[in-house]
Amino acid sequence: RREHDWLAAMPKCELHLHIDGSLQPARLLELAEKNAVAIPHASVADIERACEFTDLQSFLDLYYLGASVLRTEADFYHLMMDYLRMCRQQNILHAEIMVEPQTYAPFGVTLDVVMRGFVAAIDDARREWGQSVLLILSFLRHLSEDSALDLLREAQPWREHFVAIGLASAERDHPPAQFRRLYSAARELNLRLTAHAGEEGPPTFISDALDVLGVERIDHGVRAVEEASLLERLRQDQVPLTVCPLSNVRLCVVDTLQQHPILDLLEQGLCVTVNSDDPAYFGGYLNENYTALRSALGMRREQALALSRNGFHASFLGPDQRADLL
Ligand code: ES4
Ligand code: ZN
Repeated sequence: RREHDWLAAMPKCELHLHIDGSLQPARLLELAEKNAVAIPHASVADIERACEFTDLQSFLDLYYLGASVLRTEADFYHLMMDYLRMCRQQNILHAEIMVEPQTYAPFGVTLDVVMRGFVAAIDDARREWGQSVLLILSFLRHLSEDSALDLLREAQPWREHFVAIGLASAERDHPPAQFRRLYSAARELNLRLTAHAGEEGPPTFISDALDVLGVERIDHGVRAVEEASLLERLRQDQVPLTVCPLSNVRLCVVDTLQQHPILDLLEQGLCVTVNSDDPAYFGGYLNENYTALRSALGMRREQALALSRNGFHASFLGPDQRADLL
């Protein structure tokens, strides 16, 4: 109990959060009704039952269905504001949030509608309680590189609101090398670079994200444990991994949290961080991820502090912004 209170009060940093993954089931149903979007779920209990995932794709099917109920600027404002209120509640001083505009395009929702809603919520949270937020423009790898390049171009009027680009969605059949031109174009625009790799994909996807895309940080990266030479490289170069423990359990990347390698990686000297990924679908926000590590793996206070410190260190904040926070 004391331990729990202490973890809840610890200043935290979230580096791996898909904003659509923070859409609560009750909100999802409410918006489906308001926007007259037909969905095959009638109640919160129905949606919770649908949260028994067997792999990444089984989750993505529900995740994209959920995101399809978001249509208006106000919908995007409230989605962002609900999550930012949770940041205040959980002492998440800084959040780097992935925005995935390609998700809404099939429903005629424009980038301007999405960004006007998100930016208004972020402005309010910054003004009301000093919330620190950076946005990551995240591309869907099951779509083409040309579609990603079109969006990168379309996003130019919103350039100042993004610190980085990311790459998410179905990893297995969509290796990093398919997005080389996208990452080189983003680098030209002085955007920072991250990508999902080594969640369901093999360790070579992690090295390719580093070598072919030139990413500075790896989202997930847990399958690096299968390749000793890669682990050594990640340790040597202190490449941050944005690890998502509850996500990995729910998507069967690991069998149980007891078998999760995050604390071993920390003890080996890798720059690992704790993150929530899609908290509305995976059973918890950042506090729940930290407390689960304590109960399942016996995480000690100094380990929790090191994980949190790694988060701030691995963020895309500039040195001055970081100093202002801490
Ligand atoms: C995701 Cl857990 C995960 N992996 C890859 N892409 C994603 N998008 C939302 N959650
Ligand atoms: Zn993710």
